[in-house]
Amino acid sequence: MAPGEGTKWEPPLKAPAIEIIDLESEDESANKGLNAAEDAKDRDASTDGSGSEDDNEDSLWEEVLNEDEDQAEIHGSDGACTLEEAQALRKRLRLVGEDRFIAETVEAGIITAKKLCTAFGIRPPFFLDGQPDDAFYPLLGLGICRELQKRVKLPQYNTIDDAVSLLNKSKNIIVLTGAGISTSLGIPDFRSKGTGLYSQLENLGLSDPQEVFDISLFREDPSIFYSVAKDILPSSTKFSPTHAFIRLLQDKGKLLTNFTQNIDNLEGHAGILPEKLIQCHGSFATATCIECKYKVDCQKIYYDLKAGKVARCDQCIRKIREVKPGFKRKRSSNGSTGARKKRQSYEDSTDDEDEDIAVAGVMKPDITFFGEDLPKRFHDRLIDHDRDKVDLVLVIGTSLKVAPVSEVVGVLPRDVPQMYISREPCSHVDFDIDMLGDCDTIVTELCRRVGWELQHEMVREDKVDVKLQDGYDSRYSFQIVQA
Ligand code: CNA
Repeated sequence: MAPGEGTKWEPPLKAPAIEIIDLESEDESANKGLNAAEDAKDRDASTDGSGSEDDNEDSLWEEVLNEDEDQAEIHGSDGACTLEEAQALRKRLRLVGEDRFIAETVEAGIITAKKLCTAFGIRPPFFLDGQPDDAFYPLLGLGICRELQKRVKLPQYNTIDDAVSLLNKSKNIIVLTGAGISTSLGIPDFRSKGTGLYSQLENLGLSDPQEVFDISLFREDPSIFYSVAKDILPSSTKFSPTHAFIRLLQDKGKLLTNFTQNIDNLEGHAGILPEKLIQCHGSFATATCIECKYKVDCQKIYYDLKAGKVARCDQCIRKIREVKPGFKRKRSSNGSTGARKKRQSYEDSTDDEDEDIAVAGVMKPDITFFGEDLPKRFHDRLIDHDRDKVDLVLVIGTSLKVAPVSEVVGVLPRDVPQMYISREPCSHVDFDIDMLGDCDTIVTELCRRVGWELQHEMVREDKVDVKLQDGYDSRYSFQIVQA
């Protein structure tokens, strides 16, 4: 479902991001420590992956960099750059390059490295409290590196009128969607605070909610996944107004591809054509036995899924019954260590009467877990088909935190306009136009302004207030005005 580590991302996709960085320093001693990102890259290339102390240090920095940070909070905190300062500093970096930027700022004593980190959205980590300023250099180096890798916002697209005109004139739109387009149907997303699955799992005491979708843990104890799957599995074929909007783009001949991270399979119900749909993380449409690879329609295991009960493979059960009575029960074929409470109780709940079922393979819905590869079609379609055709990118209802899908926006030609529709801003990507609020409301309002009729039972004639957010030229909030 949510790959990251272990997923294969073909080299051509990575290349553009790496090529644009020139961390070579003419004066090595002056920039000591600031080229940490390049050092890290060199080490990556030369190590065998066995994990040296240096690697650990790098991953510590990367962890600081990858923390979910509320940008508004960072810029409002003591000793940090204000949002305006941060924007000006980032602009200057791009204009003059890394070396001159460092010379003009930290080396000229204009600003500390610690404060400069905040311009790149990095909150100084607690373990550097009280350390001399040069202790912040490696972190600043990585922040600068990350900034230089980013696609730069196109200055000519800023207003809602620009968004409307782009929708009007574009003919090959990539729509990249996430869990946010299904929340209006009662299907929780992952990361929304309070309502998302991760909040719910934290409340259940699971230390890392991503474990639910970890393939090795699934093999050890599928009951953890099954206890959660029922919440994501749609109980009807209803789709949202945002799904209907994507269908409308298709009907108007404007949809190049809908890359969806969703596994609820609702795009199909909305009528998105299979050839225009890439389900990046698979879907609940089918399930496969993890032992014998027997594949079934997920309807077959629907009731188990909905009941939170681990579904077993019919083919395995049939085979086990055929070889009886010589068959011996396998107590624990999954290499379980018994370290987890939940796993223990799952195994112990195996009843002797159900021994056939207990040892039959587990059915895994064909969704991509952390640690599994994405479907080959994802890469092929993006690189070999879409990259040269796309004329607009529309990202809707995703936090863009799951790689490699999160990297899609970075590998497309940088002069192709990109727009973002979601409740929360996405601070690690510079979209040309950000439209924040409920996605059903936003797409409905956009259709109204373009002059398209969006037909859907949930679409209402609400008046929508669209406001430019303070401090931004192209970030808008959309809110229904109460009658
Ligand atoms: P996420 O990280 O939970 O992000 C969802 C984003 O959508 C957040 O930024 C929310 O603020 C935003 N959002 C939520 N509701 C709305 C709304 N009504 N209008 C506008 N924005 C909204 O989920 P991602 O999709 O980014 O992460 C990818 C994961 C989530 C994939 O692996 C999926 O398989 C997985 N997932 C899918 C489903 C589904 O299929 N419906 C449900 C839950 C999780």
